[in-house]
Amino acid sequence: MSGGAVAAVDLGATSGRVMIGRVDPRGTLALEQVARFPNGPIRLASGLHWDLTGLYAHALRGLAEAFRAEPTIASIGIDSWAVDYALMRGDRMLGEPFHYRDERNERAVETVHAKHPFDDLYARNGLQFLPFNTVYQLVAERDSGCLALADRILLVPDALAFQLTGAPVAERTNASTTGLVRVADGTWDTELMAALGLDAGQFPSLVEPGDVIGELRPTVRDEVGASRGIEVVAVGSHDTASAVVAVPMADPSTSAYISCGTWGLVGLELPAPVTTDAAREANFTNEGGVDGRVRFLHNVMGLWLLSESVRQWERETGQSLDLPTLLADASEVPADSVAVFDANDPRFLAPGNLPGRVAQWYREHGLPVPGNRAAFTRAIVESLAEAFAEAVRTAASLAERSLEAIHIVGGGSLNQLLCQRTADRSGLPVLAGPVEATALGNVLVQARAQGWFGEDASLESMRDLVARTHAPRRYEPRG
Ligand code: LRH
Repeated sequence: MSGGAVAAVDLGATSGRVMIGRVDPRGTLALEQVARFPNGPIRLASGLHWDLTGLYAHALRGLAEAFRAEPTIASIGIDSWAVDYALMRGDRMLGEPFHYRDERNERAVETVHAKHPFDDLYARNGLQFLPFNTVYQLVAERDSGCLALADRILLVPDALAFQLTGAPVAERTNASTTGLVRVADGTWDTELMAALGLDAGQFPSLVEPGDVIGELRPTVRDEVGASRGIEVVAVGSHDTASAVVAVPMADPSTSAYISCGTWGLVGLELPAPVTTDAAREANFTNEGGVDGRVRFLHNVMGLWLLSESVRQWERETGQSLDLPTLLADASEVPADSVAVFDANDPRFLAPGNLPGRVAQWYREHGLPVPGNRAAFTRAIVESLAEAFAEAVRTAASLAERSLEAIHIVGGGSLNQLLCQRTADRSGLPVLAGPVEATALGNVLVQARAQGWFGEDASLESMRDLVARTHAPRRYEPRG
């Protein structure tokens, strides 16, 4: 057989989706969205959390819809944002997972760095410093006494796969974002765990994208209406790993990518990690990609800056604002009439009054604060485009690459102003799309696991199908 259908559960920080993916390597790669549901932080007395139970309920309903619409679905794959985890005791989840934007990690960062300075950690795990890397969260959890109650730690997609199958695993691309996997050989760093008082026995065995996690539990099978035993297959369960699978780059050695959603993940796909002093100082990360490739990238704040600003303006005005109108107004504002701010400033990480914090940044730097919402929006787009261009330049220089194009995938690929200004500011053509790269990458890895691409299909052959079915839109750099 050379094709068929699979189901992808794709959870982003602001929404989740269940998709049917139909694949035939001869020329079909199509997504049908059967469910979309909101996601976001919930502030409980203990801090910012995710409603993972609610997300699971939505995923189940979506899967039931998927099996109704397409009874031949061969497997299910799950991806989500990285770093966050559920604490488990036996089959039981010990409370809803913390949201990575919760502010509890500051003390844990100090505790970890006192024992293992960042240089030392970087040499071991190759990860950029982000205050919410799982290693810091787990030390905070240890200090709160809650970690001792758990016998297992499951990253978010693995926690959902566990609910579906009862099989506990740690998918490797997502595990690579914990800070507890060795960059040298991709195995759990049990030595680091021991030094930090973490119990290696709490971490499940690592599995590769394409491996079978397990079959649906009988009760789940009934709930979703599957007529046969259906396997949950590990995909690049880190959403960014799945997105990179579906970047239609013909040659990864001359292309950069930006997976642009809530975050802008800007970087290169490399055959081997780069953990030089310069890479560490530039805070570039070496995350695990599908097929052992390395995602050498930097986290830029991303569309969060826009969505969080819109949320604040809506709170202030009591009216709902339309982002496309705001962007159309912003495109009328001359680019050189607004100053660029540092989109990477950590003060923009937490939820709350984002425009207020941007205004404060301008005042501290003696620069004029944009006078209205259109100018503010323009300033955000210009600052993101500049941060993207800068990260591409840095990646190319750190990895000694000469680049010919930047691919933008994800929600940001629909933002024409952002794509054009990234091309202008980088001096490189931008190839925009597909918007649903994450779900496509999820679907492609499952399709390959089903054997639909033949025995040893490469990432390149899967990307070729993406390029044939989702031709990117090209933006040439101007002036
Ligand atoms: C994007 C993402 C990113 C991580 C962040 C926590 O959704 O997975 O790659 O750094 O969320």
